[in-house]
Amino acid sequence: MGGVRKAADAIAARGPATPQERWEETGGYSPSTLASMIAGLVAAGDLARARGDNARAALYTGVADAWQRNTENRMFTTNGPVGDGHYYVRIDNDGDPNDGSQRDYGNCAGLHQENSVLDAGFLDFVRLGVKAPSDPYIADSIAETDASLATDTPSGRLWRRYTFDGYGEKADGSPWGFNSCTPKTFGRPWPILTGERGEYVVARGGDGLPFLRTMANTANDGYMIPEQVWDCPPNAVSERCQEPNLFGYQFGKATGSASPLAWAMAQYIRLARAIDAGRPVETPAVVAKRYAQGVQLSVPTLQLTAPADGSVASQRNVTVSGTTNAQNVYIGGGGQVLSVTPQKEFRFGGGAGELDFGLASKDTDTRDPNALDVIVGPGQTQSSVLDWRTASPVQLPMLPLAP
Ligand SMILES: [Ca+2]
Ligand SMILES: [Ca+2]
Repeated sequence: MGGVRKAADAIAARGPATPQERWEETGGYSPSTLASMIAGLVAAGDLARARGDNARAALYTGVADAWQRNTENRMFTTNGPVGDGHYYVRIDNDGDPNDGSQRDYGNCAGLHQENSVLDAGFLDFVRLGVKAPSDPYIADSIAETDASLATDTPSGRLWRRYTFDGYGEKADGSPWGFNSCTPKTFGRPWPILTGERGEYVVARGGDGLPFLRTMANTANDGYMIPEQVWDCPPNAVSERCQEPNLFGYQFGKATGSASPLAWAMAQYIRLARAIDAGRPVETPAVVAKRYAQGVQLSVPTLQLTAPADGSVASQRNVTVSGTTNAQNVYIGGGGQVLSVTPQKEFRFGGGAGELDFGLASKDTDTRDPNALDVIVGPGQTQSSVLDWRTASPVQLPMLPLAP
């Protein structure tokens, strides 16, 4: 549990952006990485609760919930250039996918607007139980993902990693190389992504078998499934295809990439198991139970005013301040989790009661515990005691508060 705690503490402190997403190329707000982070925190919270550490459980699940509620704000663009403009992007720099931000995607891909670069990694929200299989934002991202990344081959339908991917062979089949962009290199489709799509289809109650067959079709004579598949039809001549290619690559079969890719072999087994089970076997039950009904959990309000979001403390003592309507606030730091009961805001004169030493509050009016009441003597009313027209300035009767 010590290792889980350290990992969960690190995720809670460092997220929701990541310094490096799953293609090990770049950082920011990444749907697939965030899916793992949310699922990991919920699972860690469940383990903490089972061990009686309710403060840590509340911290982990609270952070996970907040991230889960905001995936659309941070990574679902509504002004993209593909299709209807509404879809999850590959990655965003600052959690605003509509602000026109750009980045250089490396591997000869060049500089592009972030909302023009798609990646099917958002399917991990469903696979890991973070979103319901019927989630409308995920469904709304499928058409644009296919338009940007899918390609049909003799093996079946395959997907590239992301728009403008440059990690793969040159047009004539000669290999990718570091900083070798003249001529350009092109990322080719990955069979593993056919498996991930198959799991999504199974999660929605569909038939995963065609996806499994496509993966098998990409294998070589030794049944090894490659990292990437050659996507150029015979005699094709285009920016990315110069057929016949120099290396004898066949349309729909392995490129010079790793074959087998262990990850792709594992994905093949995962999809086969999902088809057998009628649901993805990789979905953590505790995460799906929390989120996959598609119902938003109701949560207290919380506004932090200090320390600044994303800031790093330079002193041993840190003051955390803000406002909330929650009963408790959990604050994690330095390997500790504190449970704090927020101070209440009091209002003046919420109601008037009579002095009663028999009550802990000494006030017979208990309707509003957050009100500072004017406690009046027997037979008096608040309105008469506070009537400034009777005597100005108002003089409150001085009642002793101890018998
Ligand atoms: Ca942005
Ligand atoms: Ca759409």
